[in-house]
Amino acid sequence: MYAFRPGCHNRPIFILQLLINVQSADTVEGVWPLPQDFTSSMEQYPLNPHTFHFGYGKQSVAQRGCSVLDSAFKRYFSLVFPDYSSANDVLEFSKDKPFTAEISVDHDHCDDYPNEESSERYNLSVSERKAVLNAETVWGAVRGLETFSQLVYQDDSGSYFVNKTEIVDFPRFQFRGILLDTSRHFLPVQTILKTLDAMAYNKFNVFHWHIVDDPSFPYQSCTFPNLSSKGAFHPMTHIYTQSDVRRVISYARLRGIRVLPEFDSPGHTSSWGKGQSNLLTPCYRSGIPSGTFGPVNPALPSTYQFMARLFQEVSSVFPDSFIHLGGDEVDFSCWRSNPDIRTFMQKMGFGVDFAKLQAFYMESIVNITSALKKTSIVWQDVFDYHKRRSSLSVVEVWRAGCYLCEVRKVAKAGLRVILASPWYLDQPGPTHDWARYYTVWPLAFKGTDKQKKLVIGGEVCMWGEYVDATNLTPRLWPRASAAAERLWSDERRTSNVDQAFPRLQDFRCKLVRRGIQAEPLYIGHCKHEFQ
Ligand code: CP6
Repeated sequence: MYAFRPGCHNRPIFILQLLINVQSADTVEGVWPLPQDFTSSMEQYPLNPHTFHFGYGKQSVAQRGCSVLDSAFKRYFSLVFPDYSSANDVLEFSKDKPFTAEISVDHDHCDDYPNEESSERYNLSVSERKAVLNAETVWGAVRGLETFSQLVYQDDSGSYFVNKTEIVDFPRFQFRGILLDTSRHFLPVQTILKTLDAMAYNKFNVFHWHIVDDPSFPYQSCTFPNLSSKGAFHPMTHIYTQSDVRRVISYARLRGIRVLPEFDSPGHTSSWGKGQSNLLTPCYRSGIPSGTFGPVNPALPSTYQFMARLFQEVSSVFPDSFIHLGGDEVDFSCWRSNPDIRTFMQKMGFGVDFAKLQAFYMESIVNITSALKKTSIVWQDVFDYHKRRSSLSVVEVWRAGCYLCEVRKVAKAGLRVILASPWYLDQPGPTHDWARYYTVWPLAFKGTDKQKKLVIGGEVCMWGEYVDATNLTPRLWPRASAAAERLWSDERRTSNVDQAFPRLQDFRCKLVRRGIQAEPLYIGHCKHEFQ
């Protein structure tokens, strides 16, 4: 053992520190995000990969053949026993008594997609030779398996242990998202899948795919193939084919993660114009077209026909009932310069109020998607411009400044809110910025309980201007983990940065051990690093 190894650095003070560290990491305190309610003890049970198995409980509605749980059992076996490889399994014989992790669920959602109503609640009880995991849904069971995998630890000789534990756990917010921007830089499918793995380790449940924007249109549409063949950075290598998209959706599903696409318009659409003529507004200078283009042209009926066909396709490709319509940062100067737009505005009675034109456009797009049975999310700009707010459903607050003022306004109007403002991770921040992401109070506004319930969750935004596959992972993790705990755990138990720090350091080491290149928080080392 480390403490008795001869050598000049064998000072007793190290032994003490080591014991303290290991102990704090072995209990439920080592689970990130922190479970809602738990008791644990120092009573420890050995686990042996040769005698351990995951199984379905007798009373479970889902049984063998349930895709979500069968594949989760495989993944979590490797995560529970990171050193185990079946190659050296053949001649191993163990005298250890078996340890069974028995999983039961009340409903069979094995072939469904997770949605905004999916329960992620689970109960986990670890006792001698047995762990019992009960959940209402397979999604809750997946969350519980993640927790179980974080409870297992190794001693210095590599043996596995788990402590006696009781956990009752459920998320504080239903919507816990990460936005990836695949337009400013193309992200390979592998990079997206790896991020989905890390999201599952953090119990995030929504992948907001900001798939297209001004610089490139990498989504390969069946209905409008020119959008990507002309609008992507490269028509073959920098696109997401239908099969790529299906792969991402199915990989996410198995991890209880919803995939929510954003097709942002009428602004942020330069790349759309390359493959679709007459879609963008021609800008004018000194009374003649300048050759440049602005936002989507809201004055032409052909625009709405195009959008109806595009969203019809997108609605069938992405199974989630939510769809993000963008609507942010619309520059009115090009619309203002165009005489046809001004004529249209007169005809519609908008005068020279371009906010009314933007509201008219967004309402038409919202109607197109509600006819397709989708719930639309828009950025806060749309709420700010809109007079008839009842046509909107979910508003995402992104602007800095008094973001809780905006959350309050939206909730007062009776609409659902997603909070993104405090969790912009795309630009490297000051030291210890994880603590800023950790000390966010999404419900600290004046309002009724009913209004607070309208805050359905929050989102970490990783905009792509300065981020591609080379730096995404260390920029995202473990900083996004701070937001993950804020969105999952009880606020009263997780408000102290000093208490969170060693836990987050420990969790970051778990991420590194699992192959996620999460950046360090501060001075220190991980037991298993640089593998
Ligand atoms: N891209 C799009 C962006 C941003 C938005 N929409 C953005 C703007 C300002 C900041 C961060 C992100 N890069 N399409 C706004 C929602 Cl600080």
